[in-house]
Amino acid sequence: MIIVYPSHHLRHRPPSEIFNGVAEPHAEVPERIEHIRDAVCAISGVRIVLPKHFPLSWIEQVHNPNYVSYLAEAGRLAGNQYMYPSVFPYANHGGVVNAIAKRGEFTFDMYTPVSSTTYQVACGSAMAALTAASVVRRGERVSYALCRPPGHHAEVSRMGGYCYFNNAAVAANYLSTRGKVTVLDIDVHHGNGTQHIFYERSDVQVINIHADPKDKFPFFSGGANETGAGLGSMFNTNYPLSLGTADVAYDRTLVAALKRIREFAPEYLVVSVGYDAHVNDPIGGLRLSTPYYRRMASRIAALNLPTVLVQEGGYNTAKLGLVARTFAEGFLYRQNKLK
Ligand code: Q9C
Ligand code: ZN
Repeated sequence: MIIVYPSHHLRHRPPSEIFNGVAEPHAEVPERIEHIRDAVCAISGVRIVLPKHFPLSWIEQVHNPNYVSYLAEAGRLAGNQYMYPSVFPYANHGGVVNAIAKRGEFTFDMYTPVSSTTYQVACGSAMAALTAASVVRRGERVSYALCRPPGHHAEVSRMGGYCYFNNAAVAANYLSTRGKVTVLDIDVHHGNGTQHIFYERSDVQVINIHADPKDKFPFFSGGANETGAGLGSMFNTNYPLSLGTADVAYDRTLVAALKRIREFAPEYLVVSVGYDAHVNDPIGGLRLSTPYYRRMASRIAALNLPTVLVQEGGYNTAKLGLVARTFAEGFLYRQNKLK
């Protein structure tokens, strides 16, 4: 397994997220990825590499170029500060100029601030996903991009949920030039961004298993009735789960999701891997055990597809290393048996 580690992530340290009007310590901390890296690098046979550089057009194929250049420019306005929005777009206005208005133009929450390093670290995270995708395109069976910041909440023109560029979508779109791709999202939160980006496409299937958005972020999408539109009709599937769902019920859902993937018969699989459905996650609300992450990975590996693992959430910093190692080992063990 090739691990791709975007070292620039260390420069991304937002101090707080504004929750319900109050600044709280930010949950998406650098130690998350440091612990995951240490733990997965202890697995025998893995190799760690830095991201390679790819043309910006791979990001601009899934994100609006105006959004990409806002992020690049916003850094210069921010200086040493992290900027937060105050007002969100409520009408189709063809281009605001006021600084406060600008801060809200391309975002949907107050959890995802922008600083002078954001563009660079977000590019590094997307390049890690592209690097992981490129090694799989060249014939590796599995790679793992330790993306930070995460990506699956980022839509075509909007950041949110700690996400700036949608790393998994960038990787999936890159692989889609060689054949059909499935994105399977097992982060506890609905991957609204990935759904949004591929909603009208039939060459990228998107499957999401998550805590029911009636109770959890991102609230406004993730229902089972969202199945795609236009050409993409029936190529999007959501499996919302009740709060408290544990291993057995989750596993039944995963089996159903994997059946749908087999029916679609993709050439490549991209997995948005969040560890925030774990029972000890401070914000997730589901109750998966550590051993279940081995079983989950084993079932996904049994699809026997060239696979890019892309890191998303998971906020119990002390537990993340063990859960990530359990997941990666489960994947590799099953894959070796298939050889
Ligand atoms: N103060 C990802 O897992 N809700 N994003 C925070 C707690 C935001 C999660 C509320 C959750 C965003 C990639
Ligand atoms: Zn999450």
